[in-house]
Amino acid sequence: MEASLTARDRVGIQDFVLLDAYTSETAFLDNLRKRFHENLIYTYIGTLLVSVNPYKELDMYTQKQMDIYMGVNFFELPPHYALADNAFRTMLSEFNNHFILISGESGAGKTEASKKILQFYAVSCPSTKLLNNIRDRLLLSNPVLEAFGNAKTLKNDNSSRFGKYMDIQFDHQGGAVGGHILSYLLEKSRVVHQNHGERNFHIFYQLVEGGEEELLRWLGLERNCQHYSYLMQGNCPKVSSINDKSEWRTVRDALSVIEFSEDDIENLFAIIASVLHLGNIKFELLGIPAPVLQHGLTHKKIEAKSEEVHSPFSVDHAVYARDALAKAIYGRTFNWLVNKVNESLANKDSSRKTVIGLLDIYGFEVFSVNQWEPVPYFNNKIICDLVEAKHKGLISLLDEECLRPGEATDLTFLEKMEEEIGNHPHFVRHKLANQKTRKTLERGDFRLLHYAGEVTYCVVFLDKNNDLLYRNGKEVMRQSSNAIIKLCFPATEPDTKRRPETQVVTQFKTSLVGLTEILMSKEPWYVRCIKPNESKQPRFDDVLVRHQVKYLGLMEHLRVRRAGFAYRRKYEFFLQRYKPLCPETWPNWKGTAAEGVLCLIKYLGYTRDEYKMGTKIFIRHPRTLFATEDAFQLCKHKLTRIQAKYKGYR
Ligand code: AOV
Ligand code: MG
Repeated sequence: MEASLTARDRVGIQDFVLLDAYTSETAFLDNLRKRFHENLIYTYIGTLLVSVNPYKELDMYTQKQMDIYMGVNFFELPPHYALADNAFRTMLSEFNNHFILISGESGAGKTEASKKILQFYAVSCPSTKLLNNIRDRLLLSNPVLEAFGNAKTLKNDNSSRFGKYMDIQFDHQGGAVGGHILSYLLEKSRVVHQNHGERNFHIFYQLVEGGEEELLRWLGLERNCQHYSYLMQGNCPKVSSINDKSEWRTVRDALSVIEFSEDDIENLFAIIASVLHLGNIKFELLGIPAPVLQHGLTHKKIEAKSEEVHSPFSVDHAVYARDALAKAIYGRTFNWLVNKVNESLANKDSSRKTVIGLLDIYGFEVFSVNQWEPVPYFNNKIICDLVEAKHKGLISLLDEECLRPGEATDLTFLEKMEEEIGNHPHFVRHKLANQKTRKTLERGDFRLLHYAGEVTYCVVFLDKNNDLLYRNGKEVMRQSSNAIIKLCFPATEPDTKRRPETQVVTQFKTSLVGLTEILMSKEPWYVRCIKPNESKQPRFDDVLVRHQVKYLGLMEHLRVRRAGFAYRRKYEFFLQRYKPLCPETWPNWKGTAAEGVLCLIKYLGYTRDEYKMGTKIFIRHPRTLFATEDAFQLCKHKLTRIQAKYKGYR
């Protein structure tokens, strides 16, 4: 007894629901810290998984560990693969769709967590030779998309610069048979600009550092990042934690496994190299005659009545047009890449599949420990309206400004906001900042008072938002002989004279609405990731962790779990599944499903405080459900044997 107490004291408890002082934030933090120091980085709150980034390699992601987790009940083993396994088993038994939402701030370990989950499925679900093929592609899609969509930022050496939602499709037996990826809002502005200490997307450095001599020669590249303006904006081409050379090999090999043809690969790297040349203004590799491109990049075309007038750009405009083109080329090539990966992951057979979706978004960048003050209740609609309302919402104002290329600047956008929404109680403009809050705002900043605290935004929006391609730039692209560029800039694209590109912010919102719909139709599982310190070290910073516990809402979640009946099942489902356990409900129950369930659980001996009947049946503790499920598995086993025997006699 004493020994086990000591162990518990040392390693903490693996489910916060069992924490005695469950309302105490300090106790919560103590438990998290204890476990962190024992390398136990995962802790439950009921079925929600809290994960703290260890910032060091742990030896728990082995095949042996995965085997131990397969098919074991949720609470019998330390957390980590259990959530993934539980979603998987529920999917198989209930034949429904699930998704795992992974959230947390930048560098908290979301992408790593999503990779571990994918790995778990790939390794542990039943497989055949054919499925092994899909499995390899699923796994290798990661290094490819990360090369093109991740970059070194100040917060994270491998920061996701796009949102990623991935469906893994399973057949009846639980074999992974396919996948599909949706990407959201790639940060294209990074192609042409990086803040100090940050890098462009990994792939550029991988190519320059790792590309074969012959390839570089063909692309006209020098093996020297310093040579390329687009790679040096952040003045940080080398990162100690990143080996661009070996990553190049990984990506190159992965592309072959994911069925990229040699032509595809050549075209792809010709584009990547061209973007680099574009940054230094050299035009030869896009397969477009140099004079055409040169003219296209330095002149704008104005159509007056039936006449076309070409007038030269100012130097500023020419740079702007060049950067816009580089961003568009990269962004569209990225979409092509995602589509290409999807083609290779697609499952051709049309029988019904169930899916587990993995959502790995990118984390918050704005994060200041001192800004937090508890808000007892906050109706978020007011902020949503401020941002989204038609005509006067922040997004429509921004869209409007983007329609005035050449005239609108970030400052005119700020002025417009001040004019239209300057009096909104949750909007703080820089002029008034000192009266409303203690902190000063820079010229060019504005601040929104969100639920989680104040967030200061700097208006570089317009540039981020405005991917306006001068029309002739796009036309020039259509003359390319590069097969990918041809696909990315189709001749049939709707005329964008009136409305330039659909603006990024609006696009993001629309695609998020689509995402919400995808998620609403699935059963949710949650992983909340916590970053232990700001210096990427295996160290637990109390203040920083406490702040995240607060804004991730973990204490509230725990309180709800403590009070709650966490396991709910539809009556029909519950009855259909477990009716063989009770002679009165088997094989057919004549009354309503709810009555049947009541009869069944009485027979099984559920006590009053173990369940509640509402719109569904609510079960307080997982062990009750597991006991029932175990009984059912035994019974099912017997039933199939009896049926087999019966068939044999006939
Ligand atoms: P993020 O996805 O949450 O940030 P990552 O998953 O990229 O964060 O994690 C950042 C870094 O932390 C990784 O590159 C690893 O070095 C380390 N790390 C995270 N999880 C683990 C783990 N389980 N074991 C060992 N090291 C880990 V962002 O994409 O920036 O929002 O936008
Ligand atoms: Mg990430």
